[in-house]
Amino acid sequence: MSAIRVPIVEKIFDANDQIAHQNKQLMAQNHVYAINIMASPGAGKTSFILQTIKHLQSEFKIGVIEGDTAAVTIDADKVAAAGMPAVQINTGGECHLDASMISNALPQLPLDELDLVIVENVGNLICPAAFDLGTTINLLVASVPEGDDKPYKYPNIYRGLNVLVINKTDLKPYVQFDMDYFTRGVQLLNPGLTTFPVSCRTGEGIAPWIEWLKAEILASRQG
Ligand SMILES: Nc1nc2c(ncn2[C@@H]2O[C@H](COP(=O)(O)OP(=O)(O)O)[C@@H](O)[C@H]2O)c(=O)[nH]1
Ligand SMILES: [Mg+2]
Repeated sequence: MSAIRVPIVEKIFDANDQIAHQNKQLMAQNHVYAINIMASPGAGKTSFILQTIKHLQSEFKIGVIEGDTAAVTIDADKVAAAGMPAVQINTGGECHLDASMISNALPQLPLDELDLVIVENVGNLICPAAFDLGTTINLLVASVPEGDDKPYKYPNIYRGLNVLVINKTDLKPYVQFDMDYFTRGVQLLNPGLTTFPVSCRTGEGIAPWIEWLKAEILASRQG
């Protein structure tokens, strides 16, 4: 039986990759830089998106796609309250976003007017790692209270990253978190990974991320 299952799974990933490629082309045509933000529930994805919007909105036009497993618009409402166009995707219980969901959401954003699209994936460290969305980069928001062993327990998501954010650094004095042990785990999986320790609560560490992202957006227009 397993011989039948494997080709079916491969077909699902092939189909996803084709649509992801189309998403990438559509965003490139519109000169849009796109970020797929992944994390566990509560790591700080929405807080990180709101910090990024706050620091970039005077220079760049930003749209947001909010993935949720249920029809709650809590995160999309927060983004809309910050004045950004936001599209809500209800995955109907699915544990991840896939490329076709993004393909359906993109026409609902004014792509030709936007510089940056930020996608908040479903809170999960396993399923989102398997589905390319066609974004420019994949970013993980890890957080201090989740523990320093997460790269060892969830290696796949770390392997596919372009950027790692370590959030809630303000909680380091209160939580056992060995930064060296965590970093060694990350380096084994993804050597040289671009990493930003931040606190979305205090704003500490956000400035280097904003500088990096600005430079990336501008460089992508030249490329
Ligand atoms: N102490 C602290 N709390 C934070 C930080 N970032 C987010 N939070 C809190 O963590 C909780 C979950 O944040 P949220 O952005 O909704 O996480 P998401 O589920 O990944 O989107 C909220 O209560 C936030 O206020 C941080 O840097 N430090
Ligand atoms: Mg959220």
